[in-house]
Amino acid sequence: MTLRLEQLTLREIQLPLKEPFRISSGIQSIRRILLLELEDAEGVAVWSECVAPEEPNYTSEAIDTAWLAIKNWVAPRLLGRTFDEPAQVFPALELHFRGHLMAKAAVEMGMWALDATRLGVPLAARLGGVRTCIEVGISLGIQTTPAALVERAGRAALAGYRKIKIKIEPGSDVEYIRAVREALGPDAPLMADANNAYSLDDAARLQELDELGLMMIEQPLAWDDLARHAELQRRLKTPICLDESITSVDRVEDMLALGSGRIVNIKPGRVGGFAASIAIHDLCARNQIPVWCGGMLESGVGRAYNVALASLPNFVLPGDLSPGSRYWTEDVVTPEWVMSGEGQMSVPLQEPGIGVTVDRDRVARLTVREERLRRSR
Ligand code: OSB
Ligand code: MG
Repeated sequence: MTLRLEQLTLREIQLPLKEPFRISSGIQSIRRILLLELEDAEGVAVWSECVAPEEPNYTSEAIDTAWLAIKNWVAPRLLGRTFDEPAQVFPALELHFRGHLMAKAAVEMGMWALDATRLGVPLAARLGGVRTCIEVGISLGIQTTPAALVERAGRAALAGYRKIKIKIEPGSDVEYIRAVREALGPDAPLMADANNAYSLDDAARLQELDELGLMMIEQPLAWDDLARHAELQRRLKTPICLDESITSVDRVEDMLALGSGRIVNIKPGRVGGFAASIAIHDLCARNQIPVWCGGMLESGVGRAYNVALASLPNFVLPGDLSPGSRYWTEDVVTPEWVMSGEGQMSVPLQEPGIGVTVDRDRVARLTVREERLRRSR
């Protein structure tokens, strides 16, 4: 069965976060989210989400650049073109078209969901998933005091989260993590994420974290660095996990060759979609590198894609896949994503496609701009 995109609708919605989320490179209070609706000629329709944030403080992309890239370059390459399978979409988007990976991913992933829906299979099954439920972690933003962090980490542990990730930056690091370690005990599954807040000059500071039994330290150095991470990894016992620096399969090969890290956070939006995510997953599996699925404060639409990906076999560590209620008073999908008291989330395997339904009325109320694209010829 072939695959052909007939119409693409872009909508920006604005969803207020329950609590502002602060990382070392910026803060978000209201999440501006780009939702896409893909339709084929037979009227099969699926929703997808572009994870680009408001500001280019994570990678170089932002919601406004992604909107432009989808409209000017991604959509014209795909609308009206026939593909034998969704794995052909990413190569078509990469030809003479540099970067804009989040923009590409939003549409590429939608094409996988469109294909799964047309075939009548769940998205997770279409990707090669093997799990019926996945383990969930939480990502805690930088707090103003160690006590405030301890309170939030304590609540997360009680709720059953299998991994507690703590955002750090110079001045809010060792003291903060130590307070949580002392409060939650030696077995609590803790990790830190610096979002590029350090340089090699801070190696001694980061070595202090070595004594706190962290599962890993995520992206301590520059967003596009591999060489300095390799130098730092030689000085740390704790595994380095790369996030921002892994933008393609080639970057994982470089990481392996250089020794820049021992764990990979896969965010499909960051690497250009599912074809690249699966290739990275497979390469890591062959090299005994554990992977987990990261998050970008997605709505319930984006969550569906991440959960499907996290059902692949080498996603052996809990992902940043919190339930909707961790972020929003009300999500845009039904059923909402929920987590069990044991920190697990079910992979929807009962129906074709992404497994949740978008609440159109709610999306309409939250929409601040909308644009419909069809083939121009
Ligand atoms: O580095 O993983 C990150 C959110 C925005 C930008 C970068 C990151 C994050 C998170 C959020 O950690 C994880 C989540 O979606 O819950
Ligand atoms: Mg990260």
